[in-house]
Amino acid sequence: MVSSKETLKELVNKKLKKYTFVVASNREPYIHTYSGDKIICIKPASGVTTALDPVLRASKGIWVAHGAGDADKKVVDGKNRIQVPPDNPEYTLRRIWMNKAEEDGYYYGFSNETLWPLCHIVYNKPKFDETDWKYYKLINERFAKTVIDEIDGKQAIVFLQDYHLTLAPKMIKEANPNAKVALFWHIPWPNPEVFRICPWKKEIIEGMLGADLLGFHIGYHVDNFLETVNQTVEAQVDKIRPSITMGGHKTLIRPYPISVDAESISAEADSPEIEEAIKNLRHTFDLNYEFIGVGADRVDYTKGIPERFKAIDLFLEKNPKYHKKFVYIQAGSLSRIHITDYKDINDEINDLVENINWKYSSDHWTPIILVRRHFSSKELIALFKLANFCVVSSLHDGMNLVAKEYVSACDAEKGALILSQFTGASRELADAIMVNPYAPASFADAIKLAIEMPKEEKAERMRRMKETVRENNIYRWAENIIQTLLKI
Ligand code: GDG
Repeated sequence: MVSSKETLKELVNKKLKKYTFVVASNREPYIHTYSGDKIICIKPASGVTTALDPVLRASKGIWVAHGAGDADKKVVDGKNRIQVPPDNPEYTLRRIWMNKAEEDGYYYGFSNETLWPLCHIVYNKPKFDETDWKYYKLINERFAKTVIDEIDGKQAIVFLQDYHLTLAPKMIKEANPNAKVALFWHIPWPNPEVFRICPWKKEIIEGMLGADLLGFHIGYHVDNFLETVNQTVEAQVDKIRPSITMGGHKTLIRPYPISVDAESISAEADSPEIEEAIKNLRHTFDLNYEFIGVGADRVDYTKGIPERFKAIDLFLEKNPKYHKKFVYIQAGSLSRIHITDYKDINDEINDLVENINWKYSSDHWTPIILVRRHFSSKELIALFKLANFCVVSSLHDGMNLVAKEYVSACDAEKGALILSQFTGASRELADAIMVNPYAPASFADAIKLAIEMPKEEKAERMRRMKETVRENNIYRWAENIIQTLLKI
């Protein structure tokens, strides 16, 4: 049976009723912000929210997160709580606050200038800064204390998200030995040679091993983690039924490939509104060419954006017959722009696009359209539906949801996916046109293949990938994690 929002809710209703279900993540599922002098509530699109929102609604749970919206403080009660969704309250969002120095050290510093480059092997040196580490510990403590306060001694399941919260599992478990604690790691876990340079590796591993369950996207990250632990702390590592026992406490280590709500994306892609959005996009960006390629990424140095532009350059150089017949549109929403490496990658992308467009443009045709803004999810689906191929060329990526969103939204008769072999998604989407983003010549050939592949083969590959994503959807991800936790 294919998992769905309904089967997930059923599982929660049947099995989770006696537990207080608490989620903690850096990012909140609902943000309050000013629009003029009115306060509005935004629901940022994210796979994790799609999966966990129904769990929290059905279990009347609590979500603890950093209140980052400029109007967040205005709407909470005396305990920093607000009932969400605001128009139909079903669960509690508990916000925690940080001042600028704390956010700088914990979020921009240790999370995104230390752990992010440390875990993504893309040759950006991580920064190891004592002050960042101090703030990271402080904010982990704040998260843990808030979770402990919400549990209030009750039977609880605590589901922590990502690399921002490595120290919290141990703190929560020590205060509440009966709580079942899981942490899901959304990014890659690198090999031990890479991780061993971290001066605080022991504290991080010990913090994580406070959890009862650690989830990674793929088996490869699980293996890397087991080996890292083996080399870092005194613990019993079982590689057959992956688990680690340290100081008498056992942590299961498992792969859970995250995914998307494939059915709702493909239903939306077939709706009349999307036809309308396609018309608008064609008009706005002059997308009236025979072959259209698309990419949608946060502007991040792990996503291989310059590499794909270099491949497009080479493709155009080798295949002049596609000049004025081909256009590539890149949606690139800016992120973490306070960090120098992110400013640098943004400048590099600008320069590259300008040079390539200058080299080839003629009459009214420019081969690359770079749109540096956030698209609405409807626009994004429309872009996927109208494109002949999508490029995901990450240098290293935990999973990559864009690949799965594209597969769900595209027209099976028309679409092709060019996918980096260094994404977690490449394990499941074996029918994609695989590329090594570091190899421009074969990458350029992959673009040609995406355009020229016989229609039947293209459709067959896409249908198989659509089936894979439909079956292994975001609800299955959540169900599998909950099922394992219940067995502990
Ligand atoms: C981390 C891991 C893992 C992008 N631009 C727009 C937009 N997006 C959306 C995409 C997609 C999401 O952002 C990006 O998700 P990814 O998975 O591709 O990448 P990260 O943000 O790096 O996420 C990654 C993920 O966590 C989940 O575990 O897969 O490996 O790095 O959903 O569609 N959405 C809209 N407008 C945009 O302009 N609406």
